[in-house]
Amino acid sequence: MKNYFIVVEGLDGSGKTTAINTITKILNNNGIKDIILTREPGGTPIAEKLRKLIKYNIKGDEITNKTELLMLYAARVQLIEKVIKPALEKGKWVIGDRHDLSSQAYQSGGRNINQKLITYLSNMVIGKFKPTLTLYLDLPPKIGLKRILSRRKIDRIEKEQLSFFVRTRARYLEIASTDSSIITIDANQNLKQVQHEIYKILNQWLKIYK
Ligand code: Z5A
Repeated sequence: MKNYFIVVEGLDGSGKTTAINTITKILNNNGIKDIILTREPGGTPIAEKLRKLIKYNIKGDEITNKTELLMLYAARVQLIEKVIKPALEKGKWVIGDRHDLSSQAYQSGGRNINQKLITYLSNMVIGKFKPTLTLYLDLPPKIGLKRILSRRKIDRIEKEQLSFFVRTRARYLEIASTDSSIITIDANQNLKQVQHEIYKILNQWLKIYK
């Protein structure tokens, strides 16, 4: 049996955590039990420390956009080399809560950092390594923010203006429209409908690729 790296992407509150639970169940039902879950930024002791630095301000020393970008890639490389690649080499499947596409969307789209710099950085540090399949949960930013506000405190990035998330979403959609390994799912449906769509897409995909 082949092993794969599946990533779930989307704006905050788009339902990634919920989708990952659904994907895990589908894989289990297909006899795939050896699954590693990752999240970005994070997933190793060093990457989790970087996650805290990325998500919360240090008083008097606000993070610049480029520092944020470099920390995201530092965390990503650490996770790929220490967790994702070794797991795949051992025949495990990996499901990622966010990966490189988040940086293309949030840092290029949201932050307006030059895409050439991000592409260069990505090529230099992670090279050709990419997910086998990405499910992008598409949702209007207002709805995602409403969902998370009803559940928890917001972090530094989530405090951005709505226009930041509008640009981030636009970049997600733009990239998804040019990359056949990214499947867009309408996340602005009730939970059952989203789960049903994930079932349909993943079962079909497994028939072809497993
Ligand atoms: N970031 C970045 O800028 N660049 C990068 O390269 C990377 C990340 C890797 C990570 O935040 C932050 O880092 C993120 C992007 C940035 N920040 N922003 N802004 P995080 O990991 O702490 O959180 P998150 O990934 O943004 O999202 P989340 O809060 O974990 O949300 P979620 O996993 O997408 O959603 P959920 O927990 O499954 O669902 C949220 C709620 O909605 C929950 O109560 C559900 O029951 C409910 N829900 C889910 N689906 C539905 C439907 N269909 N209908 C109604 N309600 C629903």
